[in-house]
Amino acid sequence: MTPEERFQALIDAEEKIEPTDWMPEGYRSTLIRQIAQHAHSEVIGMQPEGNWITRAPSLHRKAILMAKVQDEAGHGLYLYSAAETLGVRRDELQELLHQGKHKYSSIFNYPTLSWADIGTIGWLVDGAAITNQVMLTRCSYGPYARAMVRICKEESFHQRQGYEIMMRLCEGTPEQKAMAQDALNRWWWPSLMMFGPHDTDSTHTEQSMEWKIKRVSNDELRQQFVDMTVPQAEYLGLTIPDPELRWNPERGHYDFGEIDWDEFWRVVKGFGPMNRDRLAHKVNAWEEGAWVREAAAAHAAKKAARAA
Ligand code: BYC
Repeated sequence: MTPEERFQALIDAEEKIEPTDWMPEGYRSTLIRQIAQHAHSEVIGMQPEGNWITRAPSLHRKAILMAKVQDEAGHGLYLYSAAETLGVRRDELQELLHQGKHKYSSIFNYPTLSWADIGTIGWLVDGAAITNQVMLTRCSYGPYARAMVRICKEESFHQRQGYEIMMRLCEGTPEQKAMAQDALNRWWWPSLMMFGPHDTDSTHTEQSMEWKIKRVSNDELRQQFVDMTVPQAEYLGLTIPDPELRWNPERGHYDFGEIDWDEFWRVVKGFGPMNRDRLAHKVNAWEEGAWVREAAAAHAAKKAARAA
């Protein structure tokens, strides 16, 4: 059997491709791109919520939010490790992000204006992330699929803590409920954009699905998310800001309005409300942390020398 045939046989048999297996260059580069973007999203994604740690309304909420934001850092670390198994170094990936040559999820380029935004991010953004990531636990590349199992469990806690914040706000004063509605109005459409362009405009979906990197298409995942979220909004007594949203009994799904794709591409290309701030903050943190990385490396070298 040639390496190519063995690769295809593993894919066909639903077995995992491991780092030491032969793989087509396109498979490797697609995974590096997607896993690196995913890792960058987790790390940049700490910023919108980190912005509220000092202003959380109670000690209890502060402790929960700190744990969540730390989890996102952990997700970034698992994912950079998974990318490294494909033969890239994480500092190379950081460099590409800092130079604006790598993408991260569009969703993190919107500002968090009120405490209700923290509830909405947990509910919608983590909810969308789980919808997408559950399929990635079945990704054909072993290290990525395994990282996703743990990440999904943590995202599930994140989603519940967000929804619980929304429940408290919605059973609170009229002002609190209005704050929750305002946050939903601002985050609904960007959350739908997280799933990427329509399948017809998606560059990578077809090939990624053949390789079983992606198992479900962008539009199918978006539909799953809408179907799951509408009853949750109804339970809260909130209105989803889409006049075209309605149950379609023939399809057995909700129909919904068209996403503003100009806005999506503007944000992806770096011109969203917060792109510049997010990247500047990230580069600054990397530079200010240089001494920590150097000290850790020197300590590890000293320990290794002693052991030898
Ligand atoms: N934003 O061919 P397509 C989290 C790009 S973080 C920006 O459909 P693909 C959390 C796409 O990269 C979890 N760019 O691509 C953290 C491609 O660009 P290039 C984040 C986007 O890869 C903190 C082009 O558009 N989750 O949960 O087949 C706090 C064409 O798209 C976006 C992940 O990263 C976007 N929204 O499918 C709270 C999941 N969408 O490179 C929560 C892993 C598309 O060709 N990623 N693009 O120039 C994926 O599953 C897939 O990469 C996507 C896109 C479904 C996102």
